[in-house]
Amino acid sequence: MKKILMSVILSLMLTCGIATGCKAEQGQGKETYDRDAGLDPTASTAFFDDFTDREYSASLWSTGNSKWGPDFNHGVSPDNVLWNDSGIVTIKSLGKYYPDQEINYQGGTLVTKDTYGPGRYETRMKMMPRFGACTAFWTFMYGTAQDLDGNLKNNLNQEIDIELNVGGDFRNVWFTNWTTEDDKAHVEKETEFFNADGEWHLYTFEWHTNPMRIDYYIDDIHLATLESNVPYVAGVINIGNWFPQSWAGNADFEEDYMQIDYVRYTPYKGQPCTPYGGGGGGAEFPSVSTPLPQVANMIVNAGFENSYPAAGKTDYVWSFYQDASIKSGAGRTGKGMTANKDGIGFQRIPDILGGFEYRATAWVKLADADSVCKLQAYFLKNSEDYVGTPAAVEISSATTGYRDGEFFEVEFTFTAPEDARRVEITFETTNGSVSVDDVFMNLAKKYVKA
Ligand SMILES: [Ca+2]
Repeated sequence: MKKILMSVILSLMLTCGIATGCKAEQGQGKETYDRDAGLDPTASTAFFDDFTDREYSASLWSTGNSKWGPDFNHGVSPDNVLWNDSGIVTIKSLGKYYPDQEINYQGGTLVTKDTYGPGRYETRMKMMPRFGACTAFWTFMYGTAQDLDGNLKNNLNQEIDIELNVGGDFRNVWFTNWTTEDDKAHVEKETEFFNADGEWHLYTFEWHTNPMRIDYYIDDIHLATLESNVPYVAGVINIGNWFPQSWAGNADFEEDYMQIDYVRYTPYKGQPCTPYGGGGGGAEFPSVSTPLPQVANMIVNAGFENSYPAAGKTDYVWSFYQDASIKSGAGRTGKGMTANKDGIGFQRIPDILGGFEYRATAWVKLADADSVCKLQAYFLKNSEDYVGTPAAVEISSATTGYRDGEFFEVEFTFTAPEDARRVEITFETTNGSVSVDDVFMNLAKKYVKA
């Protein structure tokens, strides 16, 4: 316990050492910084929404219905914002391989109906755990307003951003504050954990205008302070995910989710800002409770039914060596993959977490009692270099659940090496003929029933 505490303290000191303006927290016994000083939780603008009361949530939030960023993206849609009356908002993210290619590259947002000024902004959420879309928590104001000295300013673009899925690693996070489209302060930091680990994490920024300062925290660990280009005009609060040009990586997935447990805003006393008109736009907060989604499948085209001619050279996403291919009628339903002796079919899943246990399932049919399928997981640390030892399981007539000439479900769990960031799920027929359909993979812990 003491050791753990010490390492936390050490890492905090290290983090502070490289952060700008962190001297107050380094302390040395001379200065102390009270994060809670000036907070005004009884102010009329303060709110805490845990999403258990639909009417309350609907009074605060609309759902984004707009598009910005690259041409290929399909913006944010109210259709992707789901509410569950247990107090969870789920926001869908539809990746490059979402079967309906008219709405792929599409995310969703919650946007406040009102604008908010300096204060503590917090959300407890699970980020969207695939690259390609950015999970973000941010304020936004665009237009003309006075600065704090009463001078009229045009073309303002004021934002405070926490952005995830950046820098090709789920430990990376961007903190950025903007006053115009050109003027920003920005820093990239690293958490000690993968933000995409499927756990709830608390994302916080504390916006001060007197003096100008923004402190950024994750799980109450101070990661950065930025003191330039601090916004001074009230803005709407956004939380959601969307598909930027390429800085959030490639969206090599069909569908996944972020979830929001709560959002809290607490203003400060004595921190001025310029009021600005309300949020508006968008659609209503969801009117009915929707069941929480199933665990997303990290495998693309899991049932071999789809092709993606518009998405690039690999129409089916699966790759094949030797005598292996997708065949109509070869699946448990519809199409399936069939591989004869020495044939291999595989798919590379690009964004796994090193050190985590994964669970894969597949429906497999062995043509006869002599047929054998080797199911393997090969690990890579980047797009080229393999790491660690592949995990493997042999599927044969000795396998539990085996049925001669019929599909049966197999389960395969493996732990990715610490430095692994990609995995290839590989089906190899070492004897006879094997068909595969309905493959599934995700973090093993997501299957643990509460
Ligand atoms: Ca199928």
